[in-house]
Amino acid sequence: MAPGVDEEAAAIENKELPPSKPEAVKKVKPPKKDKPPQGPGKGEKGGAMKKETKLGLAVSKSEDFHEWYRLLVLEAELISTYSVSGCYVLRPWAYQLWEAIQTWFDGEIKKLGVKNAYFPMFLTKAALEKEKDHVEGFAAEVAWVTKAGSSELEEPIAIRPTSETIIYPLYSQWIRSHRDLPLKLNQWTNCVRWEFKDPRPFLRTREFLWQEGHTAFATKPEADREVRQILDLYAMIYQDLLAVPVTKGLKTEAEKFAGGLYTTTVEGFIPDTGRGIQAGTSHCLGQKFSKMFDIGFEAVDQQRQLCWQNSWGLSTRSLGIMIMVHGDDKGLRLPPRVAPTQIVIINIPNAKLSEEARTAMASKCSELEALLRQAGVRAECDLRENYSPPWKYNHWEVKGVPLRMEIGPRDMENGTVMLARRDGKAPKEPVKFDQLLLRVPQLLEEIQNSMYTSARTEYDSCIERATTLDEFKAALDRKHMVLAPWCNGLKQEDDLGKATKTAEAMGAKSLCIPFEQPELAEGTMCFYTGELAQNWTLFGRSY
Ligand code: 87F
Repeated sequence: MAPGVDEEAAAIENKELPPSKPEAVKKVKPPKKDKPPQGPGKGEKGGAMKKETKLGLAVSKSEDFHEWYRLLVLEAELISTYSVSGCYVLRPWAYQLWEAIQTWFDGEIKKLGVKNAYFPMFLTKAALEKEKDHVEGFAAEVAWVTKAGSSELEEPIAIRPTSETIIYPLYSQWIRSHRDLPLKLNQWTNCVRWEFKDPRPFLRTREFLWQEGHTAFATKPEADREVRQILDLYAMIYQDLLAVPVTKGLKTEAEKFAGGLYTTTVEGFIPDTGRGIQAGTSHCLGQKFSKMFDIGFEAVDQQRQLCWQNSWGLSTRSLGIMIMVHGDDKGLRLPPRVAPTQIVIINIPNAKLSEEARTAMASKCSELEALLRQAGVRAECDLRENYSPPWKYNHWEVKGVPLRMEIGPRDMENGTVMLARRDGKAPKEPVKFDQLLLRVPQLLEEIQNSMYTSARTEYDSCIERATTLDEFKAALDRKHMVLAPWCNGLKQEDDLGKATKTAEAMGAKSLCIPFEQPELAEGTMCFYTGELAQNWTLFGRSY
């Protein structure tokens, strides 16, 4: 039997094989508007079908990772493709995940005194170019509006790729005295960067959603402190909500945001591709922007001083990382803390069941749904009669719902349900109706923890230490990250990239200088230059 099918339930309750397509049990076609998800194995329009398998995804994660990912995001109903290349529709299943991140992070930054605001998405050419250093490397990605209707605009208007140059002229007006500080604003917006590399849902899209925080302080220590507070929150989004391990660290000079003083980052890793991925950045901008935009204040001693500024951002890329890390051959796997539906309740009527017993079973499902919801569990019944139970199991497994509750005729008699974990880490478990409010939250917590623990174990097993270039290259070939003693040379990092580039694979870059450093014995040499090493740096091929 194909993976993703509950063999037992199929055999016992239904005495039938799982259908490969939504099955019209009652021969009722679902209404057009409410079209059932496509049969597994088909992508959206134009999607090539690799091969016909009955359930789960048509391609396995290890066989063809990119095709697996492409199919997964469509079949889990996370995204739809769109007519503008590089843009995707975030369907409710994806948007609710973003909202979970949003709700949590928004609450946390408000505790730090950050307020939300909204700045326009358009900026003039003059505004964009005000801070040359910062735009230089990015100019090619800026999208411009040049026309309104059929008439050319007098001056083209840029669409925000980030909002430093939109926000800071206003900070210059708003901040006058030390009493106006700190100023801490955040905005939740879309953002446009016209990339030409292969687009990939969530990871590289021309429009994406993010939050960007922009703060101004009177002193550097205050700014430094906030940089780390925000970075900690980013790490918590990944580790505590998305169950995705990251490394916190400092970007090297080569990799930091050129417009700022220093950049801190959380770095994720996709084991299947062996690539590191920048997962969120918290920058200390120093006084570079305040100089440029004249953001100053009158200090207590009445002297005019420049502000110390930070900016920080985290985007919907976070969802792509989570999907890639946790997804499997059956589809998506969602960590319970962010899953829009944490438990799906499925009735298993069989053909012999009386109408009365059928109704009682469905009512029981609704009753348990209400009970769980009252207790704060995101429960949802799937009582649709035009799909068979195995089809439903597969559907919710593809969508990654962490727990499934099954209720069949025998369960109704016994006053029990069966609980099945999406992660397959334990056999199905019978639970009494009156134990559900205890057991379901426990199981959700267990799943959350177990997802993080396995992902962390894998992440850690993908970090190797190297003290020579040969060891370094060998580790990269094994699709691993490399922790190596490094001289911190700017140009040397560029050289290293070239030295590790092969016909098949891109060169390695530094991911970060981890804040948690192994001991560096005095006199340790840089693995690449043989100069004195400054610290252990984490390297890898990366997105
Ligand atoms: C693309 C086009 C123009 C990144 C860009 O990381 C400008 C830029 O400044 C650009 N891509 N960046 C760096 C963004 C820095 C910073 N902004 C606030 C963040 C977090 C949020």
